[in-house]
Amino acid sequence: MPDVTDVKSALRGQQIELPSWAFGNTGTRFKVFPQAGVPRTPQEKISDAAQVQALTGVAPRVAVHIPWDKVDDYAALSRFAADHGLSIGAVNANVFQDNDYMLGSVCHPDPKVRAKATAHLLECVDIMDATGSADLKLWFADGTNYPGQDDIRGRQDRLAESLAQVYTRLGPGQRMLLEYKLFEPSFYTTDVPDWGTSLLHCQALGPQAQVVVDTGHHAPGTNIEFIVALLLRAGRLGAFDFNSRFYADDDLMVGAADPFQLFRIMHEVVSAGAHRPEAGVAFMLDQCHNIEPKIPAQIRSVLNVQEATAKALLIDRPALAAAQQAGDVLAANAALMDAYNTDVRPLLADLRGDMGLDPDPVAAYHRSGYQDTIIAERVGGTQASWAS
Ligand code: RM4
Ligand code: MN
Repeated sequence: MPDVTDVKSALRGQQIELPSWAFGNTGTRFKVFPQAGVPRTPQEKISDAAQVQALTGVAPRVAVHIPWDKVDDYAALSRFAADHGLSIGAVNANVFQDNDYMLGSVCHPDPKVRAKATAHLLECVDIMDATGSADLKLWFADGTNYPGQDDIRGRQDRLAESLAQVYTRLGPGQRMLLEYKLFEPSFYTTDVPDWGTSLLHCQALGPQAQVVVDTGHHAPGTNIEFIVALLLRAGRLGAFDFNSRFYADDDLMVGAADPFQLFRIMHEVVSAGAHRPEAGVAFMLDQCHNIEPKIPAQIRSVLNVQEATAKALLIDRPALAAAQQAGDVLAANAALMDAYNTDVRPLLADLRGDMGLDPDPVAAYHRSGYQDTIIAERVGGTQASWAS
C-alpha cells in the first residue's frame, strides 16, 4: 500500500481552481433564482472564493469570466485577490452573449463579427498580462441548427484563423485552453463538439494550446477517463472543468452524480503523475449552483475532488501492475475497488489538522458567521449572474 505520508503530501500540493461565476446567481433557461448575500462585484466574488480557500487550503486560484468580471483596473483586481490569499486563474472569454453572435462568433460568416469576437479574445490576453493569469480559456457556442445553414468546413477554417491570431499574441508562459461541448446552444452542428476537434486545432497551433475536458460536455455513456488518458499521453490535457451531470450539461456539484467516474478520471491522472502542479493540468471547477447555497456547495465540490484524488493515490500500483501483467483480471479490478471503497474522510480530516485547518470545512463555514455577514451587508446593487 502507498505510504500515508506520501499520499498526504500529494494531497497537500493539489491545487483546485474556483470559478468566479459559481458565486453569482445562476439557474436554468427557465429561471434564475436569486439568493440573499450573493456578490454584486468581482471583488465580492473573490472574497467568497477566499473563504473556500481559507477553509480547504487547496483552492488558491479563482478563474474570471469576461465581461462578467469586467473592472477598470485588472492589476488592482489581481492585488485584491492576492490580499485575500488568491491569485487569478484562467481568464474565460465570453463570445456567446452579444446580439451579434446569433450565427456564431469566430465562425460567423461575416468577417466583421469574427473580427469583433477575435478582438475580445485578444482583450482577454491583455487581462492575463495585467492579472498574471497563465490561461486563456475558450469555449465557443458556435454551431448551426439546420443542415445547409452554413458550410461546415468553412467554419473550421474561420475558427482556425481566429485561434491562430490569438495564439500568436500569447506570451511565453501563457496557454490557450480550448474547451469542447457536444451540443447546446447549437443543435445540428457544433464547431468544437469533441476532444478530437479541439486536439486537431491545438496541434495545428502549437504546444501552448491545450484541450479542456469539461466533464458535463459529452454524450451519455462516454468513457471520459479514456479521453483523459489519450490527452495525457499526447501531452495535451490542459485543464478540467469539473462538474456533475445526470443528463446533459447539468453543471451540478462535482462528484454528486457519479463519484466513481470522478475516481476513474483521477486514477488516470494520478497514474500519469499529472496531479502534481508542475504537470500543468489545471483542476478547475465549472458549476452553476441553482438551488443550493453557493459557498458551502463550492466547498463540497473541492472536498469531493480531494476525496477522489485521495482514493486514486491509495491504489496499490505495484499490485495493480503485477495483476495486469499476469492477466489477473479480478485482482487488477480489486486493486482499484479496494482503493475506491476506502473511507478517506479520516485521512483528509487528519491532513487538514496538519495544515492548521478545521477537519470539517463545511461545518467550519457554517460556524464562521460569514454567511450572515454577507446577507446583512450585501443589500442593494445588482447581484452578479450569468444571465447578465
Ligand atoms: C460553458 C462552458 C464554459 C463556461 C461557461 C459558463 O458551458 O462550460 O467553460 O465558461 O459555460
Ligand atoms: Mn466548462
